[in-house]
Amino acid sequence: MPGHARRGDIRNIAIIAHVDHGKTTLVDRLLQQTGTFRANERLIERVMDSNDLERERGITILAKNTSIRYRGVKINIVDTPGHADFGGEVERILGMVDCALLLVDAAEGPLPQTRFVLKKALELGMRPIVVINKVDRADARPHQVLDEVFQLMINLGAADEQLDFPHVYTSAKLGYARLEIERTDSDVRPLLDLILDRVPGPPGDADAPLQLQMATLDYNDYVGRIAIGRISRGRIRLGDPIALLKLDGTVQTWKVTRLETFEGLKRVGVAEAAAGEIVAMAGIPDIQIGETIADPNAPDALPPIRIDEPTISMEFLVNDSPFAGQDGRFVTSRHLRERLFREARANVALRVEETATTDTLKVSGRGELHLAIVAETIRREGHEFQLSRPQVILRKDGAGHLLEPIEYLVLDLDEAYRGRVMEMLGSRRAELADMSGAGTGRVRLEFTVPARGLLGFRREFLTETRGTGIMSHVFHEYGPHRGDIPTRTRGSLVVKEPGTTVTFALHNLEERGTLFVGPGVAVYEGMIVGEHSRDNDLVVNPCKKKHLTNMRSSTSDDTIRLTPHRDMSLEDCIEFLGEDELVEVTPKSVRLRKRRLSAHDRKRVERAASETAVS
Ligand SMILES: Nc1nc2c(ncn2[C@@H]2O[C@H](COP(=O)(O)OP(=O)(O)OP(=O)(O)O)[C@@H](O)[C@H]2O)c(=O)[nH]1
Ligand SMILES: [Mg+2]
Repeated sequence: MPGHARRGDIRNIAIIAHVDHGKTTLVDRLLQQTGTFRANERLIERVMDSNDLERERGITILAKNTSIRYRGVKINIVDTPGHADFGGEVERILGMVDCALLLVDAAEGPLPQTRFVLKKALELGMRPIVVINKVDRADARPHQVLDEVFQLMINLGAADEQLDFPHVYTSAKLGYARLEIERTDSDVRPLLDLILDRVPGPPGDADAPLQLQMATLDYNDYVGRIAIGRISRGRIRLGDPIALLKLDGTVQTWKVTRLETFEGLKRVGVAEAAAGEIVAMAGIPDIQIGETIADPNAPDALPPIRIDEPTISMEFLVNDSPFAGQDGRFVTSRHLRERLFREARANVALRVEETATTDTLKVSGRGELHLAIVAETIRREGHEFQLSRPQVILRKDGAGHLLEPIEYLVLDLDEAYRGRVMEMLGSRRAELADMSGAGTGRVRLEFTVPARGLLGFRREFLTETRGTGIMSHVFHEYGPHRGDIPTRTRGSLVVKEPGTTVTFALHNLEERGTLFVGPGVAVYEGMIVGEHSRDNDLVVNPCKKKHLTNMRSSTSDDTIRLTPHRDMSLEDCIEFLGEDELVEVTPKSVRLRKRRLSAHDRKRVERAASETAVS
């Protein structure tokens, strides 16, 4: 039957896992050991993590394609991010592949994102290959972890043939794969053989009319927008007319001006490609993820790619601080709007909406990191803007009950901190779902917890566990609203008047709270320079110089030793934000501020609010 023909010369796989379980490192080894790096090429670690933010943070943010050749077969590989906030990346690319390698850390075992990505793969009917990685770790427990994966599959309702999954033990770090843990293979060939044997070749009839769905967008200054997807049937030729079936139901006709396939880390031009192959195309402006390219004589659209909804939103505002326009190249609301809407087209889990105010856009995503990375990316391109405190997106069920996003949280920590951490989570309305490891010194605690309750939790958790705790969480479900959660328990230290900070004044403020700035920093009225040790805001003057006297003082500026201030990254600032505060982001600085800069205005608003409350 033509529709069921499978290609023998290609395999399409994705590598999926919880964050840091070793996906990108495994891709390095596959590329190296199949000769994709030439001998004279310098070996770059985690070579697929190619953008600046990925290299700085050591995490994968965007899913990316590469390919290797092994025993005459081309294996297209998609490396995916493991952090829960980028789950949308995994969802959008799974349709391009026929099998997922589910990687699981041999010591950590399955974690929240393992569950999420496995669920998505199972729903598509895939039979994953389970790769127990990091077996070189001293604390590896490969057999137990394999059992845990099996149990997880059962819990997720895997079909019998999915439960009959092949598995392999690997050390991506040391570059080997072994079918049995006792074996001594010293390269990744056992994994490659397993891929050829167990991954089905891509289906699709090359002689049927063309059909392919866009799964990824890329952009290049020379050729413009590049669309990437897998041909599900037919063939595509350079220069042929094609129909673009838009998501809104309209049809456009275009010509493909550039057609490429993935070869190792490069893309190479080809004149033609057939069903089963993953291709990159240029020449189709405005094409979007999920749209179908088809034969103009058989314009059949594929069903849209389904992506989980965003759970958290934040305002992006034009920068109107007194320092606006000092660093950025793009500062107007038109710039911001244009850039954010462009981002939403490639970043499928992101949603951008207009608000009642032209200077404010509402941006929704899958978590604080998802939104912070968007902010960080466009900031580096020269944009200036401000961000508001993140808010979870609430919904109502059929009966009108309020629902809120609930996260599944997994914590690994020393037993000594258990009591205190349970207490912290109790006040955040978390419910214990599971606990293991009691009596071993280190415990794993699992909770369901409102996403609201996790805003700002990471810092407290790390402080409480002296940096030794490990936490991860993933969206679980929309569940009944669990009631009030006390928000920030500390106020801000707010600047009284513009100036430049001086050591003398900062020193005097140290007893009032934790400072975010050192001396010599330009500040404006209403800017936040620290966290107050109490729950209210305190207006302070960090620029006030010591009165000059003609006595030589023993506390002149250069003898004062300031406690090092707390350096606030963009994510720290977002976590810190109160309801009436903003973070100002420019290419060079990140500053916290009150929405209303003048203390007088804030008082007036506060008074008006309390009056309405009384009446
Ligand atoms: N001991 C050991 N460490 C490993 C192994 N594989 C990867 N690592 C280390 O684990 C860390 C994370 O590796 P990555 O390859 O970036 O993990 P990832 O799954 O791609 O991470 P994300 O893409 O951010 O989800 C790095 O420090 C690697 O060196 C392994 O087999 N053994
Ligand atoms: Mg990675």
